[in-house]
Amino acid sequence: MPQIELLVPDIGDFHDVAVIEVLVKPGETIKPEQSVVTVESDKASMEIPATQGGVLKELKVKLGDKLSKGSVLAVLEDSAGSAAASAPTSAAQVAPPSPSAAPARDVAQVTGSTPTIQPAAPPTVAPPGPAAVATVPAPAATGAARLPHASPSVRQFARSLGVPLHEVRGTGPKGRISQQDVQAFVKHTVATRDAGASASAAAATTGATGPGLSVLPWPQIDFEKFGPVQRQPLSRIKKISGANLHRNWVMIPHVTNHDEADITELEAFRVQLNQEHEKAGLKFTLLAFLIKASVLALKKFPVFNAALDGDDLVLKGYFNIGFAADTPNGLVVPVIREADRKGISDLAQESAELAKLARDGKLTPAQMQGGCFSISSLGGIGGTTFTPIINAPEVAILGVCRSALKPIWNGQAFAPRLVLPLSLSYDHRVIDGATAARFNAYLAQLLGDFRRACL
Ligand code: CAO
Repeated sequence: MPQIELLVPDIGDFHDVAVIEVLVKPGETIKPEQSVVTVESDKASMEIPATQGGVLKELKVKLGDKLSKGSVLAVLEDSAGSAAASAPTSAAQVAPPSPSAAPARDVAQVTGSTPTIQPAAPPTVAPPGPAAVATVPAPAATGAARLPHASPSVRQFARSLGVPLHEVRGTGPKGRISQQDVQAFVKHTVATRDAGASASAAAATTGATGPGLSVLPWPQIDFEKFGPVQRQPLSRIKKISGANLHRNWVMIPHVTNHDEADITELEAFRVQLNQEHEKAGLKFTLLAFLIKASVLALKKFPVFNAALDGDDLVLKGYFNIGFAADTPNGLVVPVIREADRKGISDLAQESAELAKLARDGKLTPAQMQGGCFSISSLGGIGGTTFTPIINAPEVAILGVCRSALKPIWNGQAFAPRLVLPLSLSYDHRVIDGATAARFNAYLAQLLGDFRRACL
């Protein structure tokens, strides 16, 4: 079969315009007037159509190449049908057609500050069909109006999905919107809608009806416009924990009760224990005391040692305590099994071992399962209060911030006391505010006088 060169037709004032998209692949059967590449000048972009049909044997252009009228786009193997459909030539080379025969696609964008649209052919001769310019309705035609920066094929793609291009953030050069940007926009919009649908579904299980979660699309910002930026993909842990945190935050009606524990004596005891066991390399951490106190509080208030399962509350007869561990790759929650059967030194040792495994990325899934209640201790870092997010299907989590010396009135005078802030987030569907306040007050009482733990 004869081979022919596919040339760039007359594209008006465009010379040396860069290829920003290649729309066809070798082996593909090209129809006359099918878009082959998108080119872009300073002011606009356009798709260049094939002047001839046939099987694409070889592409002669790649991204970034500069094209002008007559540049070779590809080599086609002519076929009878396509030859008939195109203006036949006896030569191996197809002469550039007249603009009316195969006009370059209209330019559907404005970039920079010049509010002009530079059509490659008068609209009256623009070919109909799917490749015709998908002109997204522009805002009122003022000098400040901007059409989104995207090639016609991306516009068509966005239009076929009903995506408003002006809401999509372009990640290409000069903020150009690519097909991937449109896909990312759709993905995000669907995820946001699903979160709302999940919340609505949860409401439906309880017979409630309501408007669901209807939120605005995520802001699409051209950050580079304001200064240099770096992009880092989220770690695997961050993606997983982020999705879990998002679900828990959206689906659980959180309330956080804040209280304070006077740990002056406990801290003196802990320091003393550490001195006594220094040679043995044993460290008694505050976290271990918090785990012990939490187990006792869970025993006293069983509704905290529970999970919601549909319309049932599952009350657990075991006491597995998770604790948030900060690792270079993100947050993980190892679980200490049967914490009720372990002493403070065992709890300290096991939590230190699990925290190390977490930081080294060596925790097994089993070591993060089966939790009943979680503790998030930021005390080694700082803070006064915070709102920890419940680790579903648990129904509460204890957040602990940094203890501080405070002047506390003892009935006769102000005395310096070491005060530990306790932030208890609870699922209000399961736990009432008064019960949560009692739980937190009981914890504070235990930590204030740990002899009570023996009772
Ligand atoms: N107030 C004051 N000091 C505290 C304290 C508190 N509440 N808690 C711990 N400290 C001190 C410790 O005494 C220790 O000091 P010394 O070395 O002098 O004894 C120092 O802070 C460091 O403690 P640590 O944080 O290493 O150890 P830990 O047992 O207290 O905590 C762990 C271990 C795993 C909980 C911690 O390393 C961690 O990862 N914390 C972050 C948890 C997190 O990211 N939470 C947020 C999750 S979002 O809800």
